[in-house]
Amino acid sequence: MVKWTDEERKVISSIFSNLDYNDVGPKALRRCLIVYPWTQRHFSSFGDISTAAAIMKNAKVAAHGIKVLHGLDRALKNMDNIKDAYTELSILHSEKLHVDPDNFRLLADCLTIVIAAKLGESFTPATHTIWQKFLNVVVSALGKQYH
Ligand code: HEG
Repeated sequence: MVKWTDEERKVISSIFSNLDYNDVGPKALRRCLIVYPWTQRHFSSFGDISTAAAIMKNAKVAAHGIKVLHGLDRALKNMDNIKDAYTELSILHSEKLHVDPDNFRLLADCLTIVIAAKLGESFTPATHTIWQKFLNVVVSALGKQYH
């Protein structure tokens, strides 16, 4: 089981309490779809995502970005058992959606970039280290039911 220090818990809670889901979620998913275009294959039902400009103004992409970001709430609420908290989502992404688990890391990195851009200098290397640990645990949990 992953151990968290009080400082790590404090930093992660503070990032979430200041997180504007409606802004950060869409930005992170758009960036993922643009920078790593192979991830677009899962979103063919979302309408026009054929260009970066189309992705930027696609309402379904924006809505899904918010949904995905809220998908991290379950990690925040289950810090001491993140692995089990993602069993269902891991099965969904593996067996139904067939998302390559490498892509979880790519989206996680996009999320970090968006958060870093928003937090600016307060996203110090120390904060980044803790945030990265948190996302690594989530990414690993999401990949757990792949076999
Ligand atoms: Mg996934 C659905 C969370 C990465 C493609 N994703 C969902 C849902 C959540 C979620 C909460 C809704 C599940 C439901 O309706 O029950 N996704 C989530 C997280 C992460 C992630 C937390 C990683 C940090 N997803 C991810 C990646 C892809 C992807 C990298 C594809 C490249 N997700 C995907 C698709 C759906 C979901 C195609 C279904 C969308 C739909 O049809 O509405």
